[in-house]
Amino acid sequence: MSKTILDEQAIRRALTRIAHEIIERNKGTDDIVLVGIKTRGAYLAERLAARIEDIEGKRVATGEIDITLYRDDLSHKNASNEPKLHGTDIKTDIANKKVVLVDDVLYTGRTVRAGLDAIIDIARPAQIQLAVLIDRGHRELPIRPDYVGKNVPTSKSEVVDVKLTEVDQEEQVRII
Ligand code: 3GP
Ligand code: 5GP
Ligand code: MG
Repeated sequence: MSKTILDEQAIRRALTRIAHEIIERNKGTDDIVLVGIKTRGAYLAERLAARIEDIEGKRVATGEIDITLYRDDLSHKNASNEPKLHGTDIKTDIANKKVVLVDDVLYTGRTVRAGLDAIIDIARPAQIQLAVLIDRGHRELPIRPDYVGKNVPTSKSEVVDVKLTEVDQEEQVRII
């Protein structure tokens, strides 16, 4: 069973609103760097950069980090289930910048925590903010988003299916 929660138009409007909110909260675009969490968060960061450029006429820097859920071999006694950093690609100097982390779905918060670690390992930004397309609840860490496309209350057994044209050749968010 599945239900569409955002269609193409709703995704576009949510990203446009978040772009405006980022500009408003930061009183412009100076010193902003958008860092997307791969895979879909990185595409969302690029879209937000394009939206911000449309609005302000200025390009903000973007980067990406690769964090995936680390699953040890199941037979291993010390199997870890924590997200693991695979790499970062941030070409801009983020020291003293305002970094906006961008992801598609926020759930337990453990991926974002790993992302915060990765960023702080590189340099000391002035501030780190968080933007997500969907907040599905069930946080296990004290992490909250600054910008949210849509809050979607879910049960733990549900899955939020995010399809973006850059990856999936279709554009919608469904709850399954
Ligand atoms: P993303 O990299 O674009 O975010 O984690 C790999 C992919 O699996 C993610 O794509 C995400 O869309 C999807 N996914 C669906 N449910 C989950 C989940 O509960 N945890 C994680 N880590 N990924 C999920
Ligand atoms: P967290 O670490 O907050 O539990 O999960 C965040 C990451 O896991 C996001 O990058 C997201 O890709 C993925 N994720 C967690 N739950 C879901 C979900 O229901 N749907 C999708 N698409 N991704 C999810
Ligand atoms: Mg993601």
